[in-house]
Amino acid sequence: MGNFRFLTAGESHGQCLTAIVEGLPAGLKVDIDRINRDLARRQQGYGRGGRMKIETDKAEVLSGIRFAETMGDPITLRIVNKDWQNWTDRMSVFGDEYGDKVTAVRPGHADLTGVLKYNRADARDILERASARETAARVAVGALCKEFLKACGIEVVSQVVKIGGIAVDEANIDRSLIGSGNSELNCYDSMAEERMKEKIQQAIKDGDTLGGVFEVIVRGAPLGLGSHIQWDKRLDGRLAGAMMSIQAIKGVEIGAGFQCGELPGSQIHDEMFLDSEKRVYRKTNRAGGLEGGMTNGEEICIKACMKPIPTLMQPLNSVDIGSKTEVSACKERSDVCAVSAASVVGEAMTAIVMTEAMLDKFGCDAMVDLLHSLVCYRRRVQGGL
Ligand code: EPS
Repeated sequence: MGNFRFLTAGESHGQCLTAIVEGLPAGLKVDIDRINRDLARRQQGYGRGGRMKIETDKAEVLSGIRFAETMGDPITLRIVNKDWQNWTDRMSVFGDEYGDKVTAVRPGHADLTGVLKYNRADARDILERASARETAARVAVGALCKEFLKACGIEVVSQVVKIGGIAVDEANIDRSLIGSGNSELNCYDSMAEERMKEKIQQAIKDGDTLGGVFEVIVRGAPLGLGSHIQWDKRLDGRLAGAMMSIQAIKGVEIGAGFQCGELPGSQIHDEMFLDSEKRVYRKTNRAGGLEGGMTNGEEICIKACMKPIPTLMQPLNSVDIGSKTEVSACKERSDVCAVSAASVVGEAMTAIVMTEAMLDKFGCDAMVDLLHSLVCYRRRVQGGL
């Protein structure tokens, strides 16, 4: 087991979401405003549903931090669901059963497999936890990890690159600005963003939903995180797994990704050169910052594809698990497009895996010791051949 671990708990319309985070060294300064800023960014986005008007997600810290500094203890984070007030009867912990059961399961959702596997008669027992509401807890954990990474000189940012088939033009994007803006869709090509919004508007009219693709970028990671020596130590595998664990993600690419299967080696691998101080540099980064399962010192670039949300206002054909008849799938208040929210969750999951990898390599009880080893290591590997 690595040095870092976390768990989340909580249902979408339950009292709150909770996370327990263990393994961050003592002496890390934490700014709660930065955690709450990421929670607010996750709530943003054109095409979000009515729930986001109810919630103003804020993290409370219940343990592990004293005078804005970690002590090395497990950190408990809590985000209250304001909407719980409207669900106390239907989500009662010990009260009598109340309200209609959800039985018209949605294609593409956890509903059907969940009720069969867990032997439940009400798909609410499944959808409450399967809901992407849980990602608020992950974003809070990720934001804590970002505080750790920032202290180590590492930054994690993201951008939306495609929604419903409308793609950004890479030529219009200044990559150094990614992470600095505050666009509604977290998109850095304003022309493409306008067309994405029109596409979302059309989906709202059609009672449909849209997916898309986002990119997460890690800047400043030292080379040599992860390892080639064992399958589960390869950092590309861990990053891809973490990204795939986000609700609705169906594909992940690192660097040139699937294009690697189309072009010859001469057009894929990043050639190496030496500067005047015998330091290695590359002119391209098609490997996406990872070679041999290890960071190579370049920016880490991961893309993830999100499927359209399965709750459609023009529902698809499905089955009713109660009456055992063919029906239209159930409708619940939901989002039409949540790709920009998913990009913030992608940052969080990436920050979590990068933190794990940093602690695997430099793991220490106190930040001061960790930063000392990091400085020595960076000096050795970046000093030139
Ligand atoms: C979400 C909260 C949910 C949904 C969405 C994400 O709130 P509610 O179900 O009350 O509208 O808006 O969840 C889903 C899309 C899903 O499939 O469950 C959130 O906080 O991000």
